[in-house]
Amino acid sequence: MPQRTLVLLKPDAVARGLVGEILGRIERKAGWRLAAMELRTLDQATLEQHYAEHVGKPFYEPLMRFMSSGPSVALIVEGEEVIEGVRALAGKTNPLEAGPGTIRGDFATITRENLIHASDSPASAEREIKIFFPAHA
Ligand code: FUP
Repeated sequence: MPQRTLVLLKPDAVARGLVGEILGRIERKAGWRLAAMELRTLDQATLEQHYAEHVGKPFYEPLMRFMSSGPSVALIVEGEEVIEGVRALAGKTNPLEAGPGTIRGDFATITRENLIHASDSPASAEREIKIFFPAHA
């Protein structure tokens, strides 16, 4: 069963010129395809919905500032096992724990600036696609 997942290439990925590198890794996986893609600076309302589960945590405010600090690339990626698959390409949240060969393991150093977001379950994917691409929900 093909799945869809919501992926964000965060402001650090755009600022550091890593969009092509990261997109290339996603595109080269057999059977996956880009279903939507847009460069945009994420506004407060969008980020509040996206990170609702983290409200009140110590990292929430700095995370919101970072995520709105410049343009991100928002994507829907479609294909077999794409939800778990993009998470595996991304690596663990803390780049120091992310294995070599993963996006975060290869290119990131600190947890806040970890380059990529990818939905963590079918329910999250559905919720997040509605937030970022209501026309595709
Ligand atoms: P992930 O599912 O890997 O994106 O991670 P989480 O949903 O747990 O966290 C979302 C984002 O919050 C992370 F990508 C970065 C930020 N974060 C911090 O800045 N500090 C933390 O201790 C945990 C998360």
